[in-house]
Amino acid sequence: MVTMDQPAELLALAVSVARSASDLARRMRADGVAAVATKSTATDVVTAADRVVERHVRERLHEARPGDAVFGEEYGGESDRAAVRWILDPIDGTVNYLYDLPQYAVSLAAEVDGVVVAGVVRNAATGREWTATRGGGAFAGDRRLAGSGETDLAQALVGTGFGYAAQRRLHQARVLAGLIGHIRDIRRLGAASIDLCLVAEGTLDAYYEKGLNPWDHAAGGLVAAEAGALVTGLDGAPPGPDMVIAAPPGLHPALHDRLSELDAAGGP
Ligand code: LIP
Repeated sequence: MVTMDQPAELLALAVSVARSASDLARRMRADGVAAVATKSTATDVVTAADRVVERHVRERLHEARPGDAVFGEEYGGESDRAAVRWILDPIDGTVNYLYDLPQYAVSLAAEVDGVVVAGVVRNAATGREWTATRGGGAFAGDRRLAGSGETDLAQALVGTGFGYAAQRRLHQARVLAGLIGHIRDIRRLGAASIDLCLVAEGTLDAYYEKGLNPWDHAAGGLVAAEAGALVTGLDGAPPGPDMVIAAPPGLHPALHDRLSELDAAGGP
């Protein structure tokens, strides 16, 4: 029996909603964007588009599935009880969006009974789109993704990011200083959801970051995992606010162990 909670059905809705949300974000970007508020620090900005896009997604999801919960970056909703919960970053890469750097995404994941089963990440500036269902693989458009075959850390192109608080950035910089001599190079692109999808397609060999929220990595983490990457925390922890690492099995141990030595999950 086909139920509307099946990953394929949830993904189809997520893709439809993410596309309309991306079009809205892009139109608002073209009309001009300014920060309207800040959150954790003076550089942790919110634009009107963040809020408008999240409301748009919530309206579309509620129309289609009124009994579902939505947990979004701008309006929360974590305490909602429902079999299906949507995890949403309306504009991941908000600072890129503010500066009109074309690396920002609508990230939308469907969680059933606490497990993410479907996800879409759509770069709203370029239209590049990545999707995955649990057990169904990861795709960029119609192309199935298999990640990087790199196994040598010294040859690895590694993505990362930095927090909004200066003290956390200083710790992250110290970690980077201990890592950068052991890898090919670093890329800081500014949107975790896209970074994770680039690992899925092998455009980055690996990615790590401390301080992510669930909406930053719920969809992109599934895409990376379904492309064969190991998506973990440090020292046995699941991916979460202390650390998210995404890397192919042949590379993950060396990156993980170096980050553990550097106390990458520690600090403020
Ligand atoms: C961003 C993340 C990015 C991180 C930024 C910021 P936001 O999310 O996607 O990886 O380095 O500091 O947290 O705030 O643009 O939704």
